[in-house]
Amino acid sequence: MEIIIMKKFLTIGEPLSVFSSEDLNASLSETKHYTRFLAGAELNVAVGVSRLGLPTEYVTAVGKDPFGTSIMQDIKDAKIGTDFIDVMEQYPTGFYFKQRVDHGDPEIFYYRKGSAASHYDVNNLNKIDLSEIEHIHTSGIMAGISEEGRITTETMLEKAIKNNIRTTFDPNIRVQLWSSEEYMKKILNQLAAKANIILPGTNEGKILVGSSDPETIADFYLNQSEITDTVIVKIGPDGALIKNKTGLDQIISGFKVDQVIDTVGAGDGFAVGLISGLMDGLTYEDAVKRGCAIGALAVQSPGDNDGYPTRDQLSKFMERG
Ligand code: KDG
Repeated sequence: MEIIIMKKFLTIGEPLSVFSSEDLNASLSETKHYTRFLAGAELNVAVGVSRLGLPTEYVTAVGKDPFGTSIMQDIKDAKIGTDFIDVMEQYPTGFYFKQRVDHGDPEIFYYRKGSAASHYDVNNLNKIDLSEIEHIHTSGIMAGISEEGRITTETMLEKAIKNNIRTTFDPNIRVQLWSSEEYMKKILNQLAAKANIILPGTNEGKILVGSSDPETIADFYLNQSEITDTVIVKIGPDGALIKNKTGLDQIISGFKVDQVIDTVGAGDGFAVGLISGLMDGLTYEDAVKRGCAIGALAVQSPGDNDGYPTRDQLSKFMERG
């Protein structure tokens, strides 16, 4: 009997606790009631991919404090590997507050400066056996939290190139994390040039390449690097454009949603669908359709990743169309 060993998904980033407001449309300074959830863009992706049953590793550092302990437990409960998570006594675990609004994007406020993850030691990447990994997901957030985070993200992408591992890069613009827009733009586009698949949104395109036209954004990233072969531009509820170097140039339509509760985590949900789809052997078109479905499920719940589906929930939602 032939034994097939499934290769794993790996991502790297900063885990956070998010305090999500219960007080609809109150500003953060007015809000009195919050519920705490697990957050962190790349961790959201890990949670979603693992929930679909794919072996998942997460690379990070947490503090030796209550949020660090609770995040570690949530990660174990989500069946994500903890071998590459450092616990640092001297630094805290980050957290943030998120407003609850009935339309648009919520106000957010971070307490993450000097966090354990922002002190992640890049040398720890040498402990990872990359022969077990099929796909690595990175985002601009880890690069924005500190110089160590930037170097770690870049090194991870370079290691992936050397080891022939497929990579995704989501710019995930968080202006609060960067010293200036110019610097952010430079670093995010430099990192994008080291990844195979880039996942910008149209609003991000406006800042990073000076246009919110999906075709223009895709062409910019395809032309700037030999390594980038595919760009998937997220156009919100309307779906996404896939463009690659072998001629695919197609818009995949999104899913209608009755009630939007919280938009945070939708982009990560999209990445979950795309990455899990590619790991399942789907075509880009089908993987992007799955991404649109998980993005649509994500906006219907208050936490950053609690709306991501199991296999069963995903197929029911996709059948409904
Ligand atoms: O994409 C969702 C993230 O924004 C959220 O979980 C928190 O990582 C986070 C961040 O930096 O905003």
